[in-house]
Amino acid sequence: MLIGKSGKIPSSEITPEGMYLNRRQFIGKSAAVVAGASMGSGIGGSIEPENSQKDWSKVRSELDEELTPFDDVTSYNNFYEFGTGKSDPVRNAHTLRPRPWTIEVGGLCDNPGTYGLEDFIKPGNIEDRVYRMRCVEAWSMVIPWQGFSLKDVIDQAKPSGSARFVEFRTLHDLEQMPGQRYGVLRWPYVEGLRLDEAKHPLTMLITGVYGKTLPNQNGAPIRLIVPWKYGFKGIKSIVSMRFLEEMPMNTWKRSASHEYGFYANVNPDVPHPRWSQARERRIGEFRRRRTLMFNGYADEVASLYSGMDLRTHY
Ligand SMILES: Nc1nc2c(c(=O)[nH]1)N[C@H]1C(S)=C(S)[C@@H](COP(=O)(O)O)O[C@H]1N2
Ligand SMILES: [Mo]
Repeated sequence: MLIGKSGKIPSSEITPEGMYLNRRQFIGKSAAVVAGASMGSGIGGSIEPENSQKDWSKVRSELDEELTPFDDVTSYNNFYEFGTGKSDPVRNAHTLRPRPWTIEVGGLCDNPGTYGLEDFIKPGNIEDRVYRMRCVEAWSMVIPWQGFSLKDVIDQAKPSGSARFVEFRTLHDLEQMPGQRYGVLRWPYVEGLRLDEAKHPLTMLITGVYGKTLPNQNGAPIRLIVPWKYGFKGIKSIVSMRFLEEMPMNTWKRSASHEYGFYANVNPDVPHPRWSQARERRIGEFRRRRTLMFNGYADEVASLYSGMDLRTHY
């Protein structure tokens, strides 16, 4: 088993030397990959991204869209573990303790392991990505995230030939996440991706926003972002990742499968049963704008779904 340094690791599971080297190779390799794909990092030499010197007021996305202000990104949230209202997470998420933190990687793979956050948040390992996000409730934001491609972790884990899906789980802890005392959703929160979606270079594990350590209400210390899918696929405060042969049951599909599917691709042509998905309200704007197919990422991701009926696989 591959062990990170943080967290409560039983002494019987102290990392064997060879495994430790393996983990260092993972970090070295992903750093190289990320440097090649970087859109310009403001991280400098600091381990945590909060020391970024970037002037965010000058940054616009590659689509020339205004960034959603930091205060909106961090105070208008969905995080049902802290309440169902948009302003509940910022008020209540102080009970979450995001450090130390471990993430288990397992299931159908040759190289399972437990990672500490410090295995991921290293100089050169974190890059900036400005992504549009759109909630299934028809509001949207443009957010400068910091993180790294999920593919780096998947390649290190070496999924077996039979693995076709990845399942993610959020922390399940009634002390740290008081909303889990209520049966509004089945806990822990679960999400999943097809393996090819998970390995797509746009799919990111996120550890920071606006050059700052990810706030608790945004899913500290590590969360998923899949920019061409509805926001609910972006599972927060992840503690485990498992490779599976069968499609996992994700939380929102379990709660209302006629309203929320597994794929959850942003699609203006497929309405939610109770409202249209053709338009969206960009937080901070008054007039609604048209929603773009795959949230504007069609050139990059449409080929993943060629031959699939996206009305059936919503
Ligand atoms: N664990 C967990 N992850 C979650 C949610 C949640 O309730 N619990 N809400 C999802 C939904 S519906 C959205 S729109 C996004 C919101 O992310 P943000 O608050 O950072 O904008 O988080 C997603 N991830
Ligand atoms: Mo959402």
